[in-house]
Amino acid sequence: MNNFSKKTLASALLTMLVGASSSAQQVNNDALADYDQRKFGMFIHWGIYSVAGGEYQGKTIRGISEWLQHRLKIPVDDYAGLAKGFTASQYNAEDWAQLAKNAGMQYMVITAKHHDGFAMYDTKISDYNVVKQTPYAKDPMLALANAARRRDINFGFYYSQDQDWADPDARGNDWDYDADKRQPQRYVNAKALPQIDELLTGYGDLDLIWFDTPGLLSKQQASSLRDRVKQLQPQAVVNSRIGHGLGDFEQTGDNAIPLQVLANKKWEVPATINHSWGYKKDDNHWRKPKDLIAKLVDIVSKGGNYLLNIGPTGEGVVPEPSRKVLMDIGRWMKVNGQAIYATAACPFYYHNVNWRCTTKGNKLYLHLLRQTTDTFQLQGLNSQVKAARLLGVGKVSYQQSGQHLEIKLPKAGLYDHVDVIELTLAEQEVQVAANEHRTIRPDKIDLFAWSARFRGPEMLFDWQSNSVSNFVDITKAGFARQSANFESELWWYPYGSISGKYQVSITYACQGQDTAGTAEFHTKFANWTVDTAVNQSLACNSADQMQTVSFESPVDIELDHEQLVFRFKDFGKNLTSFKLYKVTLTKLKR
Ligand code: JFZ
Repeated sequence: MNNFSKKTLASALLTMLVGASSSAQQVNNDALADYDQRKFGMFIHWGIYSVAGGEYQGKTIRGISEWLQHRLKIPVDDYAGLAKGFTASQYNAEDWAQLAKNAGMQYMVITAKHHDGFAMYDTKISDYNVVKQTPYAKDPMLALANAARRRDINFGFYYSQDQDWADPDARGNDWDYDADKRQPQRYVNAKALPQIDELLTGYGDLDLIWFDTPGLLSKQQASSLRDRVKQLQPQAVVNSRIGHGLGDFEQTGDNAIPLQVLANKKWEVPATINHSWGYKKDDNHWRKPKDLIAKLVDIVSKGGNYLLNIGPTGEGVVPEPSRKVLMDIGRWMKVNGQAIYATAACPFYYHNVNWRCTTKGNKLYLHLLRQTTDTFQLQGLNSQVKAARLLGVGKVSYQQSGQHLEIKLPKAGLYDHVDVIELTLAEQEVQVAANEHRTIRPDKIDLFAWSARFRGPEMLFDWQSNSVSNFVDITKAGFARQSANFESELWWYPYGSISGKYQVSITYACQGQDTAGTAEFHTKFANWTVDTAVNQSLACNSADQMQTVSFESPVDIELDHEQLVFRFKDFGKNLTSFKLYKVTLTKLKR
């Protein structure tokens, strides 16, 4: 994928500890608090790449569709031809905003200009825009901004400030232009700053500006963009992908959820429902509503926001599968949104993946992700419970003795969705026993398959077995699937908190006499280079009986390791029946 240096949460948090960024004083705390309370937003990737849908002159690209021009090194003059197919004939701003509303989304971010440099609004700075080049010939943005605001949905623009493949002075296009001759300052002055001004002055009050992929721009250049936002629209918050630690809030990588509660700084997970951001014809790996609801709950319970993407077509049609998923999430939000919006992170340590929690004043919400019995047990609660109810259902009975709480649920068995218990507490704020308080246990860390980011669209999580399966060998002849541009890997994000020497063990099931193959566990730096790797051959004993096997060699995890990765290095015959439940890291005494 992109080889820009990734400014991620961990390094940003480290910067914060070392010294506050110069712009910290300019953070509008009310605006940031408002952004925080909204929790769930709609991301929209829409551009002339949506017309191609990942296909160009008979070629289908791998990976995300908005990168089409870059992948195929299409000259700007040819790529501009896609604009002729951008009819937006079905585009209906009210419908998109209503879809966001129905899904329970409370903010919206749309691509005003993506890396291709094509402006999706009426810009006076360059003719390379939706009004001048497309048969639609109108500016779609004001109608959307207004439709969103009418529904109390915050509105903001995505603007690719650093990459602009249509500008010789910006980063990214080395097939049309000579990279040695580029002068970023000229691009900033002539295009980026004036376009940011247009966006900040022509579309009413904006709630945020979402910059993306810093790289070439200096701290001073990035600051000039940020200053413009703060001068013209002081209430608009800015994301961390502006670079140089200048954001008001942080971004994780797509679908990358921290292992634990991070409450030092506000953060957001941008994510897709399938794999691509821009519309892509052959990307049909639609995630299930329950998976997305569980991700939303997981993120919010740890202090984050979730920005979930749709990729409309060049006609302006939102793909039906994503529409359906959003409607499903919306039905859940109608009942359970009160346990999401304006809540604070969970004060408990998570022992497993069966539940998450959020709090709001004297309410404690227990989100049951995976509940197989008709009682729910909670340890370490020091607050007195006054009432308990299952949202959407009604009162449930409970027993509290000391720090132990037992709740009787109206049904047993695996739920289709996430069910939420609301506890009303006697105290104004939840009290939790010290040993249950929200940190990763430094001595023993469970990396559950459920909470990993999957790098490999074929991989499947199954709630029944609580494990992930369908590891595939994409290097094998005949498996050159267009969509499978990643290895089958599970990635976890410790975000800087767990350095030390650990024994690695994994809990899995696998059928047959043969081995599953050689599994590998490795650590990566922010720039995605592998640091330390250990591997272990894994035997297959049973299809359903989980077994735990320890790796022979320990692994050293350092503070600047940002990703922990599980994958297969060599594929055995029985990899197809392999199910991973978790990887456990046990700290070794020095
Ligand atoms: C960027 C874009 O390149 C992409 O096209 C899309 O717009 C997405 C929302 O943002 O892609 C990124 C940028 C950063 C990371 C991952 C994907 N990251 O830090 O892991």
